[in-house]
Amino acid sequence: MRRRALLLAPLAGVAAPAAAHSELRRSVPAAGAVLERPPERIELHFNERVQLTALRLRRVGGEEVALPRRAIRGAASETVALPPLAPGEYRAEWRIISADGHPVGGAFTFRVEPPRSP
Ligand SMILES: [Cu+2]
Repeated sequence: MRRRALLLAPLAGVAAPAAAHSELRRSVPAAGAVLERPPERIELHFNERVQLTALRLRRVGGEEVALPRRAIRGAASETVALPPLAPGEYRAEWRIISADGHPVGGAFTFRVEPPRSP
């Protein structure tokens, strides 16, 4: 009985309510956005101060987009400049250390339309 309690103890810390984690409030481009021009940056807006530990951008069915290096800091918003993006569907994956110390991650996609002929 005692041994079992000891084994379960570490799990109790992991099972914190999801509401305690920091969350992404919005992004630019927004999730699911269809853009007529390639975005010049990605903005992530969280509900509180977090540490953005990773941001990866990949063209769906294609290559990863090289993003500028950033210092990891505590902030509620982060902006990352983008190189020129070719038309296509993109998936941005982010990871943070939540304000409560837990790692949290998420992803969203957006699409860059081909240029319209005048
Ligand atoms: Cu948490």
